[in-house]
Amino acid sequence: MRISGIRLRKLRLPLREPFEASYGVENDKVAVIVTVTADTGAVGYAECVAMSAPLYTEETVETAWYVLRTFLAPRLMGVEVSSREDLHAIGKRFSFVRGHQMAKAALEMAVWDLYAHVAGVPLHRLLGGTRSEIPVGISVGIQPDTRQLLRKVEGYLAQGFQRVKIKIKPGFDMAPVQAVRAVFPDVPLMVDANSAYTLADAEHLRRLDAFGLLMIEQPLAWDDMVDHAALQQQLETPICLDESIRSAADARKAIELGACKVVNLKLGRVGGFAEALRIHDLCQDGGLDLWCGGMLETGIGRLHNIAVTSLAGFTLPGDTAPSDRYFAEDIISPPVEFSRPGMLAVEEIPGVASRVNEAALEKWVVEETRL
Ligand code: OSB
Ligand code: MG
Repeated sequence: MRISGIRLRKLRLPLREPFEASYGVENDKVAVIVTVTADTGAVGYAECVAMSAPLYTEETVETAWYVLRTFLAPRLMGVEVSSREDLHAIGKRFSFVRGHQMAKAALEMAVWDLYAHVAGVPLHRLLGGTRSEIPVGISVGIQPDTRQLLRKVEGYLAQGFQRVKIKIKPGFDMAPVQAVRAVFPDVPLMVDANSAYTLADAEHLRRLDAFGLLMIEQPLAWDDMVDHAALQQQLETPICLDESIRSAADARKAIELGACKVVNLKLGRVGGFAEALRIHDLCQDGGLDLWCGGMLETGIGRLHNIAVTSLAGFTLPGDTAPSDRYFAEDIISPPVEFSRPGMLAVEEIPGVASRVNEAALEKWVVEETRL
């Protein structure tokens, strides 16, 4: 088949509640939904996970839109995709653009989704996944106070979430962790700082070692590995890198440096499925724990996260929660739901097209362009 059409739709969906991290607060989810159409008429979907503001990494919805429209999508038009080799080579067509992984990932993943659909093979099988169900953790945003945090955590644990991640920042770190640990001594617990500290805080961060955390995610700068390696030397708690890993080359360097013991993989942050598979293999070979992060995705991004999480190297619960964690109504139906408390089923659907609720999606479209 040949790629004959590309459509970008920008959506703005209300979040059920604001999500706060050390970088700021989000009230709405803005997403770019990419569809690629083959000359056969088949359609593939993917979601670009860039956020509205450059607070997590430097990409934004607007930079992704511009780069997709101007540089990436034109390179994909007319391209023949008839084998798995063609599929694995899609990302190479975008390597002339420096950076902009989230923009690249959205197009690459839409082609994988299309290929799965046409081949009649579930995406997770195409990727080499082996699990039929995956465990789910929860990422709890920064709360106004510790009492409200405890209430939230209690509610999520009652729903069955298997691991709790607390967002921390200077001034909201030791006290909330201590409070959660005191009430829930055995819960798998971790923290995510989204780059809110520096190496000068090493002494302070060492106090976290007392709480038996699974890991501390991205304590230091978003583009650093060297200081993380120095910090890991001083901490018992394993460091997990999120922002700092944008490619398999980054993962290899982080492993060599000893900058982390755990990797949070986000498909968008690493440029798509093919690069994600390389990082998966590196972590597996290097004995690092690996899990799939989240970007407050709509159901389209969630289904893709679930597909990749079915691979054997994903050793810890991820952040991909049921749709109703963030949305009153998702743009896929049925929405992502627990198969049993704390677990999501890896469903045998070839591509997400059959699950997309176009009427629900169209309700939130604020801008559209076609090639
Ligand atoms: O750092 O993992 C992060 C959300 C947006 C940007 C960055 C992060 C997050 C989350 C939430 O932690 C994950 C989710 O529930 O989708
Ligand atoms: Mg993170």
